[in-house]
This record gives sequence, structure tokens and C-alpha cells, in this order.
Amino acid sequence: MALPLSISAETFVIPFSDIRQAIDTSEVTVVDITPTFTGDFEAGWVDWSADVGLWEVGTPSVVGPPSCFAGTQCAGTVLDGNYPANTTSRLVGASMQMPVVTGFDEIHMRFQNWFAYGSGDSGQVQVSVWDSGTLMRGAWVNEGSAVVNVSGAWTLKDVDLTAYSGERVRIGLLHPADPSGITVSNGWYTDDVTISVF
Ligand SMILES: [Ca+2]
Repeated sequence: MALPLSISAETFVIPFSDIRQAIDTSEVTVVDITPTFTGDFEAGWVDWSADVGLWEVGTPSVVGPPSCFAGTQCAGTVLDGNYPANTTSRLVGASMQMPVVTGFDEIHMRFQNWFAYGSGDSGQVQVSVWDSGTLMRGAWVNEGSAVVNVSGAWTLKDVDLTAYSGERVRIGLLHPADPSGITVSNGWYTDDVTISVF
């Protein structure tokens, strides 16, 4: 008895309605943010900026992680050396309209980070809310736990930003270094920043 040697292409056609259903029932929704939010740094700074020039976008060398988490570009506090003492610098994301979530839905900022901090130094995720009444950006507010000590590898950090449902915000990664030059280290590196609704 001969076995069939070819299979019709129609065998593998999946109706579009089935694909949509599969996506709709997944637990993670990638948020459509305006303007486009890019967190992989592969195209450079794009919609990111930094106050004080300590944060850089590119490829780590000399110190820090052996490579970016993904691709060839990431952000870090001085890519090719230790951060200097007594210099504070904040990596700032684009102005983003956070989605409105209700019930048990939560907004999370997730990113990969690699860090090596000296005693007294740490990294901190912050959020600043746009006030449409005063047309001013609000003060930076710390969110999530501080980044301290040494990661030893790229690790996933998750910060709950559900409190900013419906707000227009900027996210920041604050690198504050104390005046002690003895305790400087490699610093904080980040890659693949995402904002998602769970
Ligand atoms: Ca990257």
C-alpha cells in the first residue's frame, strides 16, 4: 500500500478567527503606547534621553556585562568604565499614555538589568506624572525596590505601575552615586524595557 508523499497546503491553513481568539485569550497584552515605545536600544536612543551624561547607549566593554541582554545595544552608566563618584544621572523614557486598567488587571514595567554597585550607591526606578492642569511634569517618585549590590548576571526586574492607570508619565532609571570615590563600581545596565498589562 502506497503512503501519501505530499500533503495539501490547505491542511495547514488556520482560520484568522482562530488566531485572533488565541491572542485575545493570552494573559499578556502588549500595550499600544503613543508615541511608540522602544526599549531594546538597538536603534540607539530613539525616544530615550538622559539628564547629566552618565547614561550611554551602545555596547558594554572593559567593565560591565560581557554583552547586552539581546542584540548589540543596551543602556548603561558609562559603558566602558566604572561610574564616577558623586554624579547622579537619570535615564528617561518617552512621555507615555498609560492604559486604563480595572479590576484585577495590572500594569507592569519589566526590564532586564545587570548591576554592580559599591557601598552606598544604588539604582532606582522612578515615575513622573504629567499634570494636564498645570502643564508641568510632577516630581519623580520612586517605584519598586532599589537596585543594590551585584547581580552577577542579567536579571529580570518587574515594577508594578498599576497606580498610574490612565496617567501620562515618563519612566526614569535614576543612578545616584554618593561622594565616596572608594566605592564606585561598574554601575547599572538595562535592556529590553517593556510596559505590559497582565
Ligand atoms: Ca538590546
